[in-house]
This record gives sequence, structure tokens and C-alpha cells, in this order.
Amino acid sequence: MKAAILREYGQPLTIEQVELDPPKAGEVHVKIEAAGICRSDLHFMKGEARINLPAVLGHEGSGTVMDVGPGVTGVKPGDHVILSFVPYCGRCHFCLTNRANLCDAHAATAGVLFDGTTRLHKGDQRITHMGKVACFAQEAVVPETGCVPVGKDVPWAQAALIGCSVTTGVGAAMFSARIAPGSTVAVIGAGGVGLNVIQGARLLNASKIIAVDIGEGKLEFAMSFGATHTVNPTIQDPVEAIKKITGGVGADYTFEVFGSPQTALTAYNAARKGGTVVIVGLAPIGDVAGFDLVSMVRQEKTVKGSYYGSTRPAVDMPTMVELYRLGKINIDDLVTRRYKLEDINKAYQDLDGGEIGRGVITQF
Ligand code: COD
Ligand code: ZN
Repeated sequence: MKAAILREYGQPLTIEQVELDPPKAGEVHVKIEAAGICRSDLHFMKGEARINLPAVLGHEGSGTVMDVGPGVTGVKPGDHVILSFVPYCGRCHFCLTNRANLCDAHAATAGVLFDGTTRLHKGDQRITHMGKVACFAQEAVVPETGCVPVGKDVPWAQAALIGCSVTTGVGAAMFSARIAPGSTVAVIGAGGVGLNVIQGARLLNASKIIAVDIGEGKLEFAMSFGATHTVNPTIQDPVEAIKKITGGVGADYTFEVFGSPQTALTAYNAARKGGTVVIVGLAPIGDVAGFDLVSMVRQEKTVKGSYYGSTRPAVDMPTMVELYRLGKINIDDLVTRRYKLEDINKAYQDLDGGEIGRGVITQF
């Protein structure tokens, strides 16, 4: 089958024919129908995050079940599924304490399936599966717990986005921050994930929702997802601007949704006394942010990380689907560009070049 392969950091992906072995026990063979263009894959392409190479990237996907390995009971051929990039073992400390997004067994087997091997290879050369999803390909073999069944009424691209940006963003607002009604929110970075934090804040009845982005087009687009105010840090100091909009105090909740020490510091400094700072973006490995320790103590600021929106994908993705059906979250307008798998490098150039919304591969 055809797949886009990352062979070297800093180099374009190459479209190649590779082999995909059949699913083993507890695994599912999926035909990929849609795959989202997320910045996290770009972090790997640039070498800002590390993965064993060669690798098939792509962690935001949806598809049709083709066949299942022994013991699989949750899905059957023909089912539509959203792929989760944190499948869970169901037995570790985190799975058993309602935090399956932090599953230990998944973390211990990064880039391979739960049994420690790959189904992807080219002859003798093993190929890494990003997030146990690897959906920049015509097909994938994924763990059963990485498949979330979805109704056939949900379009493929929209289902794919629930696999990462929607769940990561809306989840950050809903589960990581638990935004209280009437509170003020600032979101630093209004890309594919940030827009979902913004619409999550709207869903939770935040009062002021301030979108911060260096792209004017991004800011305008953010208004249609629920932002009430916009700030462009290339034009004004973002911390001062957020304070001004919030009556001089700062926002109750701030979200960092780009991934850099500088934007993390903006999020910290723009949070009010007693406020909560949620870090969603993954900065390049090794980067550190220095927060002022005195204000952290005296002002009781909370800084917390948010991975996959602190969701339990198996139960929270169906909630996202339901909110989409009800029109409470807008995924239709997030899908702004469609690509063929062959054009994946162009899709990433567009993402890096600041195009608004989300690109999705829909032709394989
Ligand atoms: N100030 C404000 N905004 C900025 C700045 C800045 N200095 N620099 C860039 N931005 C904006 C960009 O203009 C862009 O609009 C936005 O930040 C980033 O958006 P995208 O669309 O490029 O990126 P996303 O939304 O696809 O991904 C952002 C994440 C931070 C979520 C992603 O990169 C990431 O690190 N994810 C890790 C967390 C995680 O759970 N990963 C697993 C799968 S996502
Ligand atoms: Zn993603």
C-alpha cells in the first residue's frame, strides 16, 4: 500500500509503497478515509520532536474497518471509526484512575504496537507507527482501543478532526481547565487546535474569549468560532492587551496552544491572580520556560499541562460527536483545505505558511 514516509528530519515526506502485515490479536485493520494536517506531525518532520525513523506520521484520522484480529469484539468490518493516538491498556495505574490519556503501556511502546513490534515495513526495514495510528497511508493496523466507533452520518474529515484537534482543544477547555461559566479566557495560538479551545470556551459560557495570534486572518477566523476579542502580538504587547480587556486583572484561564517558551510565558503573565494556565502546545524538546516564582506563590497561579485535552478518548470522543451533531461545536467550517496524499508536503507548507483552519487529506 501507499504511505508518506519520514526518512530524515528536515526532509520532505516521500510517497512509497510499503507492506502492512495483518492485524494480530486485539488489533484492527483500517482503510484510511481522512487524515488531518496537524502541527504535531510537523514537529517530527522538523526534528523538534523525535521518533524512530523511518516513520509513517499522521495521528488525526478516520476510516473504515476492513478486518479484525483475534479477540476483537468492539468493532467489525464495515464500521466507521475515529482513530485515537492514545489507545489504552485498561490495566495500568492511569487507565484505572480515569486518566486513560496517560496510559503507561502506550507511553512505553511509542511508535510500535502494544506487543512492541510494527506491522509496517518495507522488506526487512521496520517502519514506525506514529501514535499507533500512522494514518498518512492508505491503510493502518491499530489497537482495538485506538478505534472509536462513529455513526455513518458523520463526514470523514469531521470524524478525523475529532481524532485530534477537536478533542485536544475542546477537551482542554472542558476537562483540563473546567472553565466556569462567566469566566474570562485567553487563547495564545488560534490554529487548528486553538480554535477548538476557543469554541470549547464558548460552549462552556465563558464571558470574554480573547484570541491571540500573529496572523490577522487567523484572528478574524477565530471570531467566527466564538472569540470576542483579538490580539496580535506583532502589533501590541499581548499581556498588556489581555489585561486591558479584562479590566486590568488578566484572564481567569489562559491557554498556550502553539508550543514555545515565549508563548507559555505570555500565557502565564496574562493569567489573573488565582488563575489557571493550561499548556497544550508541545515546545521543541529541551526548551524550558521560566515563570516568576514569587507571583506563582503569592497569586496562587496554577500551571497545568493538557495532553489530548485530558480526555478519555473512548468515552469523550462520542461526546464530541454528539456536540457536533447538536451544532454546539463547529467542525464543518474548520475543514478549509482538502488534499491528496501525494500533496502532503504542500499541505504542510500551507500549515507552516499560516493558512487558516485545518487541512485534511481525503484522497489516498
Ligand atoms: N503568538 C501567538 N500565536 C502564535 C505565535 C505567537 N508568538 N506563533 C505562532 N502562533 C500561532 C500560529 O500563527 C498558528 O495560528 C498557531 O499559533 C498554531 O496553530 P497551528 O494550526 O499551526 O497548529 P495546531 O493547532 O495544529 O497545533 C498546535 C499544537 C500546539 C496543539 C501542536 O503543535 C502541539 O504541540 N501539540 C502537542 C500536544 C498534543 O497533545 N499533541 C498530540 C497530538 S496534537
Ligand atoms: Zn494533532
